[in-house]
Amino acid sequence: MLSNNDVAAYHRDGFIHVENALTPARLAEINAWLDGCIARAKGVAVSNEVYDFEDSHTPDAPRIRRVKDPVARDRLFWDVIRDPGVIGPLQQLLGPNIRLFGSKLNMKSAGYGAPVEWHQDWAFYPHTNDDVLAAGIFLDDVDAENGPLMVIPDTHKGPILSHHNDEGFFVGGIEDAAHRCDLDKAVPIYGCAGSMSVHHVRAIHGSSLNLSGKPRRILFYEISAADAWPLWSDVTGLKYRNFEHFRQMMIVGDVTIEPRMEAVPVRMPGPWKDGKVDGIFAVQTQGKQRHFGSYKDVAGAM
Ligand SMILES: O=C(O)CCC(=O)C(=O)O
Repeated sequence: MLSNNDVAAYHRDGFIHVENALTPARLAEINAWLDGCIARAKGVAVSNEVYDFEDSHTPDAPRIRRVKDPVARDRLFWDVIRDPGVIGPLQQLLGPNIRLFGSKLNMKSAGYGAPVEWHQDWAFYPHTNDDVLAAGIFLDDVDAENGPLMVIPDTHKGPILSHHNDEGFFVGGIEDAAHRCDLDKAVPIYGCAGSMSVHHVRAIHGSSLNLSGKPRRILFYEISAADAWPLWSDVTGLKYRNFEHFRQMMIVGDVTIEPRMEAVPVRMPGPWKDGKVDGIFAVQTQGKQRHFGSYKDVAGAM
């Protein structure tokens, strides 16, 4: 469980790191599932509802940058988020009633794993209040080398910056982040496999290209207090199909039909260029932010 200091740090800084969220046995189960998922990518030509492939992907030598929505693929991922070591600390931050918004497994593979440019998750999925966060379960040890998640402290209390380009299209990243954010203050979150990062939905964060020889796979759950209702999201296809489905997404506690409305700043995530919604990696390439470079640049320079 979290100490009072941990809870205070989350509210003060907008992020924390939690040791030993998962048992080694649970970690092994996830890794075994992931091995099968990677094997099934062989022969798949282009990104689909399961895989988001790197630009350098080929069907013979698959390069996966994200496994989409693992919760929809296997019951295991419901069990993981409901593990006491995972959901217990999250209830200390969000209260007893928690709903799942989305899940994703970012692979950041050794040698080429894609960067994620500076952004706020809130820009993708604003809610009626901001008791919303992303919990990232580390499947590998994470250190300075393999592209740790980096968060700029205290930004969860600040404005929602534009994630749109000059033409008014949503590009999923903060254009000109180097001028608009205090990037020197960014704090990398390191930890062992089985530990967990937690960042507030409004906190500015990003991570670099992984040129190291070690993978950095993180299983993210995007979750909210039950009384935070989504206002809009294209990126997950506004995934609640109907009220029953919305109810089924409760991880723990009770659903409510009384959203808590708070005076939170909101900018809607759209329009998308050509109406095309391919997730964060693809949409960020439509922006001009290249803070972390790209594999193509590096490979081209080699
Ligand atoms: O995988 C990472 O380092 C960043 C994840 C993230 O911010 C996202 O997928 O929205």
